[in-house]
Amino acid sequence: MRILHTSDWHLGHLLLGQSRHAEHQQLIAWLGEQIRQQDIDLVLLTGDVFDSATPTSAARELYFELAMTVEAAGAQLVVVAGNHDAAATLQESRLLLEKLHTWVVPHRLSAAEHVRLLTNRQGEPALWLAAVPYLRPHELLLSRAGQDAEEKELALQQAITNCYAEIFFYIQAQQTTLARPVPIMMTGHLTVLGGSSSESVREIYIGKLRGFPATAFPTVDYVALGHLHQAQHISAPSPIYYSGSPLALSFDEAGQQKSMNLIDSQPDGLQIDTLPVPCWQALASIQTSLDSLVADVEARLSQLALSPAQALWLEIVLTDPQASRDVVDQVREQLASYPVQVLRVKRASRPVSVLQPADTVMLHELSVQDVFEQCLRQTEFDTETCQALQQRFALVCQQLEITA
Ligand SMILES: [Mn+2]
Repeated sequence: MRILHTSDWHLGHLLLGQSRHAEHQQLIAWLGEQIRQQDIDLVLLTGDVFDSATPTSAARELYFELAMTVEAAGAQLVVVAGNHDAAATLQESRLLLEKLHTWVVPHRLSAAEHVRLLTNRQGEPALWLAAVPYLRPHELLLSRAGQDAEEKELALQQAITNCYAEIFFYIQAQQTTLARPVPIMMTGHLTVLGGSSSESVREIYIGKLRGFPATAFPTVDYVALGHLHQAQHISAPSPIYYSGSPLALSFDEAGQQKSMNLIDSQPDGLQIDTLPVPCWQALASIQTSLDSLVADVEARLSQLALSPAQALWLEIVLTDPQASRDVVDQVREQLASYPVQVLRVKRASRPVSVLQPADTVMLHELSVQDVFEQCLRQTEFDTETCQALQQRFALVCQQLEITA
């Protein structure tokens, strides 16, 4: 049985106002071809299917196109919710997509409901799949008065551990009913300690719980994760993999070769390979000065050798100490005759100008604390004042019992 592990598609994503729709369409078509060419039985999308909790009609259309393409190519699709996905949005079409052999897990369920025994083409049991989505703190914990931040974090970590353990024990009990044991795969959408992040990944844990310990997962054959956008393997008793996102979602991901994981499930274990994903829209972040701008952009263009129809999306990071107010116009003018589109110009330390509204984040996706932090970042207060304000704000939140 062959499984393709991918995550963080972020359908509906805008990069500084630029639509990714055409890239997602190409990605879906490419996936259909891969399923046929590589004889893939199952496509596993481990969270952040959509970029927003309220996806546009165009983004939903892509989601349905994905389900139809996978079905037409002869594979099964499994989708679990990520922190960007609203449970209700995935829930509403869950039964309808089941008709296309798509299994959608929109939120936390009972242990048995997270588990399916998948069979190979001969109809024999081939893989236990535990499809676990992003576990929202409110699904796991009852907020208790008097708990400090650290106690809350520990309680959350313990609750996630228990949730995985419960599912694992359920599988183990079922495993004994089979003639011979089959490999176990679990999914998740969370930050595991030791992983590396990028600009477009939103922190999902509160306070000091920066990540879930890799050793807290039950010992299984493969843990398929989403959330971090860079493909990576985390060493632990269980093989833990982030497939990474198939598209670069921020300029700091521009240099990454995007990929998916191709897993062969054999009776004696799993074999893991990497499937590189083509790049349909080149991005580059170039740190330069106004004097060397043109030369640096020319150099990058010659390295990339784009087709004549393609324009490179650029972020220019200027090192000039004193950039004037019309610096964006200057950059644009200098690059007018090149096949590039300048999406952002910023100063090496902090942004000087933004051509488009910054990364679109909806207010309802942020916590009260996030909003306060972002407001604070836009002020020019010194560190001491910031700290004092943060402390008072935390106190107000505590008194009003607002949790992140
Ligand atoms: Mn994501």
